[in-house]
Amino acid sequence: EIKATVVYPATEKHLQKYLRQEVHLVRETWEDYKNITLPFIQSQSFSIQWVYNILEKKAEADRIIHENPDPCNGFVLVPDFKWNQNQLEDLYLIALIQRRDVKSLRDLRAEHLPLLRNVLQEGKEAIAKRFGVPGSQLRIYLHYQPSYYHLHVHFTALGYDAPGSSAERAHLLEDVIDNLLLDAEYYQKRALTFALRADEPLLKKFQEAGRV
Ligand code: G7M
Repeated sequence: EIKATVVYPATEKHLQKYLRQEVHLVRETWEDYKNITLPFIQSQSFSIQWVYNILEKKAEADRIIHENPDPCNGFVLVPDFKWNQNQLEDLYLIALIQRRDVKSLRDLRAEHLPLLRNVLQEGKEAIAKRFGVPGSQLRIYLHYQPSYYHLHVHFTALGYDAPGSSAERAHLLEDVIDNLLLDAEYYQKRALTFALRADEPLLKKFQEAGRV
């Protein structure tokens, strides 16, 4: 009846993340991304070593549900840390792309369509085969902003209200694909909205620039 998450060792960042905080919506234009967000991402040492460890089979190799090894259009599908795999109600997997030059939704262009289609199609097939959950019962989406700047796609049970599936953070993969078909540089043109907690340094950067 009770599900608990234990974080050990917990850094100051973890403590802040789980404390209730004021949040603010930011509407980031492409100019904001180039002038504020990108330099901020580049100045931080967000560790994505855990992603590389999975891709290189140094971690979680026995948990891989599906792999497409193509260096350009391939990916690895693993259960997310948040899912213990004991029940399907809160099914949660993530697809980590093989290529290392796509940080987030903002980097996506029409050239990434074959990769995104592979993730969508093969991810759905692998989950149906292994867990018996059809594609029509999956929420397949990307986060913007993500916590880790190596492109990954979330697959969650449609009936599960997963953290981060709200309108200000989740972008459905099928919509992303359609948007890129409409305009190859859709994500280098439109403004994107996201929420930031009051203590997040990126919010401070937007405030300093007079954008919040
Ligand atoms: O889109 P965003 O960056 O917010 O999501 C990252 C996702 O990666 C979260 O759902 C985490 O639970 C998941 N995650 C984080 N780490 C460090 C790991 C890990 O080492 N292994 C797995 N399988 N998932 C992780």
